[in-house]
Amino acid sequence: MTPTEPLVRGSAAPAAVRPPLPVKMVVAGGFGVGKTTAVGSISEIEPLTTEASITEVAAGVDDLTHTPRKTTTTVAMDFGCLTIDPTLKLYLFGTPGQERFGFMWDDIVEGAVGGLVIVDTRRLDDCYAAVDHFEHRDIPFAVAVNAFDGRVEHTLDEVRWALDVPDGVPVVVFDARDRGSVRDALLVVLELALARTEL
Ligand SMILES: Nc1nc2c(ncn2[C@@H]2O[C@H](COP(=O)(O)OP(=O)(O)OP(=O)(O)O)[C@@H](O)[C@H]2O)c(=O)[nH]1
Ligand SMILES: [Mg+2]
Repeated sequence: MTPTEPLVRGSAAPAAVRPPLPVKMVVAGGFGVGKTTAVGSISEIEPLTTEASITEVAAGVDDLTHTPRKTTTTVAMDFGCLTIDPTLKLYLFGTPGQERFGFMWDDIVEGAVGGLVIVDTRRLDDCYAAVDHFEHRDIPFAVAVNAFDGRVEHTLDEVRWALDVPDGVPVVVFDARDRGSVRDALLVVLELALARTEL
C-alpha cells in the first residue's frame, strides 16, 4: 500500500487520515547567524544536528567576534520538521555556514520549495552566498534578520538595499531562539512557495 492510498479499501479516506504533504524548506545564511538555533526552536522532533567543536584553527578562520559563546559549528546539516496543518508538513534543512562547506549546498537545496536566509546585520556580507544561491536556482526565499540581543544595526530597507533583493523578496525581523518568531518567518516563505507552486 502506498502512503497515499486510503486505509480502508473501497472507501474514500477522510482528509484527516491522509499523511500530510511533505514540503522541503531550507534554512540558510552565513556562519553563526542562528540557523541551527532556528531549526531547533521550531522543530517538533528532536532536531538532527551535525555540530562539531570549533577548534582553535577554525576559530582563526571563522569570525567569532559577534558570537563569542559559540563553541560548535554545523559540518553537514540540521534537520527538523514542523506540521503546519493536517495536510502539510515542513521538513527543514539547515545548511552549514562555513564557506568551505559550500559544495554541499546544491544537494541540501535540491527539491526545496523555498528558503529562509538568516542575516546578522553586523555582518551582512556573510549572507550574499545564500542569497545568490537561491536566486541562481530560482527558489523563492525570504530574508530573516536575526535580532541578536534584541537589536538590529540596520533598518529593513537598508538590509534590502545592501542585499540588492527585489521587492518580491520579503525581509523580516525575527529571533532564532523564539518558536513563534521562527514559525512566522517560515510561514512567510511558505506563502511565497504556495503562490509559486500552487501546492
Ligand atoms: N543573542 C542571541 N544569540 C543567538 C541568537 N541566535 C543564535 N544565537 C547564538 O548565536 C550562536 C550561533 O548560533 P547557531 O545556531 O549555531 O548558528 P549557525 O548559523 O547554525 O552557525 P553555523 O552552523 O556554524 O554556521 C550560538 O551561540 C547561539 O546561541 C539570537 O537571536 N540572539
Ligand atoms: Mg549551524
